[in-house]
Amino acid sequence: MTDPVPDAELLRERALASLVTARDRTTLLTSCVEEPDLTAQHSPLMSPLVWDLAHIGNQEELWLLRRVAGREAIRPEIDGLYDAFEHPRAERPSLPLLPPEEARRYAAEVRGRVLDVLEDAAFHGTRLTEAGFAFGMIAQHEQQHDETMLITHQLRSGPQALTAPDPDPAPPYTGPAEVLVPGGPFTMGTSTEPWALDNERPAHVREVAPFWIDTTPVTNAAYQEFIDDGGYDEPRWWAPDGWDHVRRHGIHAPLFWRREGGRWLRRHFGATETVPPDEPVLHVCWYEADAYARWAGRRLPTEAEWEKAARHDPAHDRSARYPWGDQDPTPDHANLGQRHLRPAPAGSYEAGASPLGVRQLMGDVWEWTASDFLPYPGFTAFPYKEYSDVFFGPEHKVLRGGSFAVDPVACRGTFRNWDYPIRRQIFSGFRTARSGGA
Ligand code: AVJ
Ligand code: FE
Repeated sequence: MTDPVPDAELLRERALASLVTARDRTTLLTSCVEEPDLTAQHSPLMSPLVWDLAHIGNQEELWLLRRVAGREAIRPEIDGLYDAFEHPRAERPSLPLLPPEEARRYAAEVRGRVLDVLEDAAFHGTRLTEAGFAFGMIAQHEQQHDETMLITHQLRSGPQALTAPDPDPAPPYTGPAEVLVPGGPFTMGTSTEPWALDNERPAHVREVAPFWIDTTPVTNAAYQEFIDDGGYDEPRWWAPDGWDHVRRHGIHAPLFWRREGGRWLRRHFGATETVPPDEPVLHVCWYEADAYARWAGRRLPTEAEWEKAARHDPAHDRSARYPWGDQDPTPDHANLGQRHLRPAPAGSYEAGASPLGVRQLMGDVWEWTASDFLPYPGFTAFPYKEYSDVFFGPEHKVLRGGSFAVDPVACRGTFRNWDYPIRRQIFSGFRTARSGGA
């Protein structure tokens, strides 16, 4: 059941390409608005964009220049400002942050030196440089902040600053609404994916009972039925904490939605549009996903069920890297990498379907699962406790599969994201499941 491990030269090329792709994205996200929009805080949930920019550079300096290459610090005095644990997001606008031009120059200077280091870094030896792990980790880190910055753009008021072509129109999906995933063991997590982060490791066997899972994410049209049926006013659909939360905050629709003249409109990257009925629902919290599922007579899939649906190939009884197999994602497989600024209609990406026919498991929308964020058996924190270890516990729920805003380098069948169950500024949706007969 071992996957082929790519060779060092290929990984070096991949590391370089991933760093370049990430920086192009960062540059776009931090150059499409004027300076005041870079230093402003658009939501207390988010950092000013200029904080993300310098934090990206600072993490790259810490890990690749200081730790891997053993170089002297460029600007040790700013480390504290850009340490996510020293300053919560709401505090960051009042810090003496590097102004935009200086933040850009700093990140560019770090990157220039990193490219020299990459040239002659040994891609084996210590665990940190093995298979270029530190470079892959930093490319993923930058892309994760590029998604965070895109969320900030969505929260920003004012005219549209970003545009992208819409996904290609796909023929309407006419397949089954759900598929039966047979019960039995499968391999969850990975010990061979070179750039998998600590929380995805190690590979281990999980027993999963038979279950049915939706072939596509839940759409806006389906979600509107829940709203129209009074779903937000009916406590029996809601987890008790979720009910308290929606009551206290007057929540009665996904974030960014508003009703006008009997229609649902939403604000989407500075534009107002009619909520597209066939797109996966976006900007719902875990409590909303959980309530919808109960209303529909179903439940959220557990994380293990989600991963089995996404990776298990019943014909060969093995777990693949992606639903479609081991091949890296192409634009035909999934809506990833901010190529589009919205999810594609439910049922798109036939080429990205799993062996059982489940679609859009990768890309489009992050999918809430029923599960708490917990370590796998045999977990060891690497390379630092603050990536995953400090977040394990029942207060965070796991999201899987990535969104249109995630780059392929930070998304795979084993990738785990997490957040508080009240969060919905993230690009989150869901699909539902139910337990199957024997
Ligand atoms: C994995 C998305 C929850 O943004 O808090 C970025 C990723 N970790 N910098 C986050 C992360 C450190 C993390 N999430
Ligand atoms: Fe970070």
